[in-house]
Amino acid sequence: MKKDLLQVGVIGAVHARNISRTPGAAVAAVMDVDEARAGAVASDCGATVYSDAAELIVDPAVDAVLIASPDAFHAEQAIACIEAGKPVLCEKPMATTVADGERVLRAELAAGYRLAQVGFMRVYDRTHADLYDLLAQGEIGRALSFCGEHINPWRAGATIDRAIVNSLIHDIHSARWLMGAEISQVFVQWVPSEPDRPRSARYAIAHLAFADGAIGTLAWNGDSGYGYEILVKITGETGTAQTVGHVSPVLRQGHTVSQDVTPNWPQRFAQAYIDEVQIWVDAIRAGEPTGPSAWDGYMSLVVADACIRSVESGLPARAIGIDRPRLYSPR
Ligand code: ISE
Repeated sequence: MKKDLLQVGVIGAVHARNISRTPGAAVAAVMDVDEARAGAVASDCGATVYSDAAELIVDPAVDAVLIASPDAFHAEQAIACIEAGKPVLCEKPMATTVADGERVLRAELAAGYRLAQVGFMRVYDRTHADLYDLLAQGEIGRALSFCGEHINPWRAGATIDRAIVNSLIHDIHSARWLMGAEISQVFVQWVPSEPDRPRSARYAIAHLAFADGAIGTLAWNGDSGYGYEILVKITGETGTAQTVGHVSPVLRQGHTVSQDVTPNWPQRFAQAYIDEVQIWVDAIRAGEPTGPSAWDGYMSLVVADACIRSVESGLPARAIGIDRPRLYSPR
């Protein structure tokens, strides 16, 4: 692969570094509204800085695109890539509304084959992938419940809407993926971070009902005070299975037992991001992406939309989406 388009921020810079070290790929094009930031990343990768994403996407020299722009730009840019016939790895969320998510889906359905992958990188995290394998092998029988915890260090100004669409979107995907079932109904409760801003978010819990009868909870913490953790525990008919929160050594000294906690998501998922890009590059060189699809991106938005309707009504809300197109049927 000769060229990739990147829009850089933190995650853009992480992906640029990873692609530049990925056999079979090179970062040749970087775009960001912050030209200085784009220039810094471009000089590290030997890439050219562009000022217009749409111009780059149609450039015949660009083979594939990684979108790491602000969430509001994802849908339009992903559609432009699909319509240009370019494989695209779009950072989550795929869109910020269900309607825009459906537009991306219909663009790919019109193309008639998979071009899009969504950046749900936990699929490539070792402890999550091992948990998936254990469930797929039936080690704990039928899964009865999914309990997820998404613990962020302080995020200034988070609203409950942004917490759902930008952050909890990962946990919604993880729940669908690991449980192997769609989420049919949600009920959201939250604690505001500022009493005079009712839609501000300090802590939230989304209660889940799955279409197969299982249940679950997604807990979101906007200011852990100690670091970043992602935890999953699944209860089955014959046992429970849970991810390993941290792999750092446990230190015992001075009457204390302690373990380092990663400061934030770039550190916690550093290897997952490397593997995500390598597997993506290999897959699209071989034909088509194999990771989380536009359908996964769309269905995560369907559930996020139900969460926001629950926030607005104070009641449980049903997930409302289109039927699964054949292009996304399990193989
Ligand atoms: C961020 O965009 C991510 O993708 C992280 O994985 C997530 O933990 C964080 O809350 C998001 O803001």
